[in-house]
Amino acid sequence: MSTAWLALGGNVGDSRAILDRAVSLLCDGQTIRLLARSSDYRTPPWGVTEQAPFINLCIAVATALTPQQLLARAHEVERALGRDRAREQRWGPRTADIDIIAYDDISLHDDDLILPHPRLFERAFVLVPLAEIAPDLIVARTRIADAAARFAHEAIEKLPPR
Ligand code: PH2
Ligand code: MG
Ligand code: MG
Repeated sequence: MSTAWLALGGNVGDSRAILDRAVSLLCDGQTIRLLARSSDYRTPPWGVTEQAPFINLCIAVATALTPQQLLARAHEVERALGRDRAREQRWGPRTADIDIIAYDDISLHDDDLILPHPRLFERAFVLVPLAEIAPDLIVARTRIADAAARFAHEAIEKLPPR
């Protein structure tokens, strides 16, 4: 079994309900088991700033899938929730995005998957939820809680449970 940390986000539709559904579709309890889930956060749009705020959260999972198999499952769940990658803008609005942030301490450079996630340390919307469930996780020799603390000034809002 390996441990993987994933980030989920969306800003089209009822994002909190959609991301809830994404977590339950992904974590079937068989090949992917949920270990921890952060709160939901409302976050300012990053990359393309002229769009609605996102809901973001992070999860930790135990899995026997390889990183590539886990990515394929994540894409299946995105599709099941109505995402059409062919019709969207980079960093633009989306129903559900599921990114693998880290997988054990594997470094990987495939065309479609880089681990750890190459933009992790630029993204408060990933670091802040991740620090809630894995403050002492070390990625690229950096403790996640320390990386998240650099973004303490950002307008990221932790939401109460639904
Ligand atoms: N995802 C993007 C682009 N911008 N901004 C926030 N706040 N949260 C996201 O999940 C996000 C984003 C494309 O994947
Ligand atoms: Mg993605
Ligand atoms: Mg993404």
